[in-house]
Amino acid sequence: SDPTVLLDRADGVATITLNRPDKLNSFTVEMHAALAEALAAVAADETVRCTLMTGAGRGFCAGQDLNDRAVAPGETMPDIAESIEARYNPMIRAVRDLRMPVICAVNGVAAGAGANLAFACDIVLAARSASFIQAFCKIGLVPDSGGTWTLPRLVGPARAAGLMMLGDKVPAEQAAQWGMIWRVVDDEALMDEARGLARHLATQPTTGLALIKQALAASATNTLDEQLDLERDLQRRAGATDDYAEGVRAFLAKRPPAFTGR
Ligand code: T3D
Repeated sequence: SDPTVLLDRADGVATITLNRPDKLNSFTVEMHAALAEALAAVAADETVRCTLMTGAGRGFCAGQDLNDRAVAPGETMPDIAESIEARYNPMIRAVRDLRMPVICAVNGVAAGAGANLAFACDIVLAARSASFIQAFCKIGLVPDSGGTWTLPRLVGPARAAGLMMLGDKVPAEQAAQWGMIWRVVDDEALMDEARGLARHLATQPTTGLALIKQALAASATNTLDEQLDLERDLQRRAGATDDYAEGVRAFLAKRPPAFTGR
C-alpha cells in the first residue's frame, strides 16, 4: 500500500505530504507513526533549513480517522487520552521544536486536529478553496493538538469560543481576515508559491529564524520583563552566528548575503 506520509528533500527544503487522500488524510496510528518518523528525520538532517507541510488530494487533513473510534452502543470507547499523549501531543511538540521555519500549505479542508496541526506551523498559506473547521464540538470532543492555546492567540477569545463551540466551516479568505493564517493563494498557484517561499527561507539565517520561533512561542506566557531578558539571551546566540557577521558584511559591502544557516 502507498506510504501514508511522503518525505522529499531538495534545495534545503523538506516537504512532508500527508498521503491518505481517499480519507482526506485523516490520522490513523500508522499515519501518525509515519509523520513522527518524517519529522524526526527532518530534525536530524543538518542540510534541511525549511520544512513544508501539505496534503495529497483535495483535503489537507480531516483530523482523527473516526473509523478507528467506532464503538457499538454499550461498548466502551478506548481511553483516547492515550492517543493524545502518545501521538497528537508529540506531533505538535515536534513541529514546534523544529529548529527552522515550518510552512503549511493548506491545500483543502483542514478539520479537527488537521486544522490545529496547521496552526502549529509558523507560516500558513491556504488555497482559496480551503477551509478550517474546529470539528471537535460536533462529536462531543474538546479541541486538541494545541488548538485551545493557538486559536485564542490568533483570533482572540471571543472568536475562538465561537469557532470551537459552533464548529463552523471557516473559508480561507475569512481565516486570513481573522489572522488565523498568513495568506490565501489561488488554488492552482498554492504549491508554487509555497515551494518558492520555502526555498527562499532555506537560504536565510536558519539559526536566527529558529530563535525568532522560540521568542514568539515564549511571548505567549512571558511578562514583558521576562521577554526582555529572553530577547537578550536569544540575541546573544544570534549575534554569535556566522550569518550575523555575514549579514553585516554583505550590508556594508552593498552585496547580497550568502547565509549558511549557522
Ligand atoms: O480519538 C482521538 O485519538 C482523539 C483525537 C481527536 C482529534 C480529532 O481530530 S477529532 C475530529 C475528527 N474529525 C472530524 O470530526 C471531521 C470529520 N469530517 C468531516 O466533518 C468532513 O469529512 C469534512 C468537513 C472534513 C469534509 O467534508 P466533505 O463533504 O468535503 O467530505 P466527506 O464526503 O465528508 O469526506 C470524504 C471521505 O473522507 C468520506 O469517505 P467516503 O464516504 O468517501 O468513504 C469521509 O467519510 C472520509 N472522512 C472525512 N473525514 C474523516 C473521514 N473518515 C474518517 N475519519 C475522518 N475524520
